[in-house]
Amino acid sequence: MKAILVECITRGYKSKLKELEELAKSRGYEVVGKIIQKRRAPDPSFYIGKGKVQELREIIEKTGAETVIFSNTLKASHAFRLRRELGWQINVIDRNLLVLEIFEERARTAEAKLQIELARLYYTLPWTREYIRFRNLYGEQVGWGALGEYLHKVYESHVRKRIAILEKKLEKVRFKSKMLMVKRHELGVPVVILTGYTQAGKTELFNKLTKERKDVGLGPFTTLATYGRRINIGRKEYFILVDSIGFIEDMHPLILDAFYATLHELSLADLIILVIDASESNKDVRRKIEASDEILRRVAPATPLIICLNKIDLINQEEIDEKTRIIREIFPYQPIVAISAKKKINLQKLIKEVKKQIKAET
Ligand SMILES: Nc1nc2c(ncn2[C@@H]2O[C@H](COP(=O)(O)OP(=O)(O)OP(=O)(O)O)[C@@H](O)[C@H]2O)c(=O)[nH]1
Ligand SMILES: [Mg+2]
Repeated sequence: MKAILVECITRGYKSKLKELEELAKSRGYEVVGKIIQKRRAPDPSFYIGKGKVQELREIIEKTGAETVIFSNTLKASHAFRLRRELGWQINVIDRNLLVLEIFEERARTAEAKLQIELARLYYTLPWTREYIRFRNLYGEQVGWGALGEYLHKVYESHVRKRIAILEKKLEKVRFKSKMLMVKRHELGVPVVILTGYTQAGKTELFNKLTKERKDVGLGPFTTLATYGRRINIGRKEYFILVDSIGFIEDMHPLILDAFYATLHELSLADLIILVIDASESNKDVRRKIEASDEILRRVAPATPLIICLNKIDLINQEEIDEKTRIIREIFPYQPIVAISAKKKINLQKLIKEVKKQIKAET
């Protein structure tokens, strides 16, 4: 699967090309070309300018790429016009659809699968609608005329029905997992959940604490299902540690809503451990901490929190202090523990803090 990445940088737009490349590779694409354009505003027809479309066509011809991935969020009409220009066999997608592809590939649980199908239907409904509308408009190949309009209505009502079915199923599945959490509560077993950005090291930490061997480091969204294991912390004391799906920056709201409904689990936990990658730049750490704070305020405003600064084996003491200071600005009262999951540094300290927080709760 050969792909070309395209990014249009308008004023105030932060480049996501590096992350896009990681996402594309993680999905199994071979990146054979990149096109970057700076413009004051997106081109209304193609998002990028006509000359760049020409350049894109040339790279496609030269490399035999069959997919074009935009880092910007495309409108259905952009994708349509681009495909009309580049050839219908060329698949034009954007970052949101790429993220969905990755989710689709990795989803294991019934809940994740349902959520993803739902998100894709929500997201692509306007794309398909536009696609059929435009093809009729231009009378290309299809040329269904009035029938096209009819087919589109049939398709749309089919999709709406499917959405309703999926929503019901999902509700049932969620109810089950909620009951599981409630049961644990009733049994008095504290639930501690790991959260944070994708690739922060949540699963590495989970593995080290539970002696599990779950996949780590396969690129963004290595973990897509939540799972829990028991950890003993005393003769009769234990808690359940839950590993969960990571955050990603700039998620499209439709995908966020559908998918991150799993974040609901966070609100049912007794304690949240927010894992931060300390090896990233101060700027990235700050931005991610701020975004995490926002997400947590929304989904689990009352749940106690421990901040876990991970991967300290990759930085020096001065940098650890600096990053701790940045975290302090945003989380003035929460405990911060600097650890290395990989090198098993300060894991006991973390457990001790968990114990303290759980005790305070019960
Ligand atoms: N050097 C170093 N690397 C680490 C540490 N913890 C995790 N890693 C590496 O960071 C990468 C990502 O770790 P994961 O545990 O998969 O991250 P995650 O947060 O579970 O990511 P998602 O499942 O995608 O949300 C892997 O290559 C890990 O080996 C650490 O303390 N030090
Ligand atoms: Mg993981």
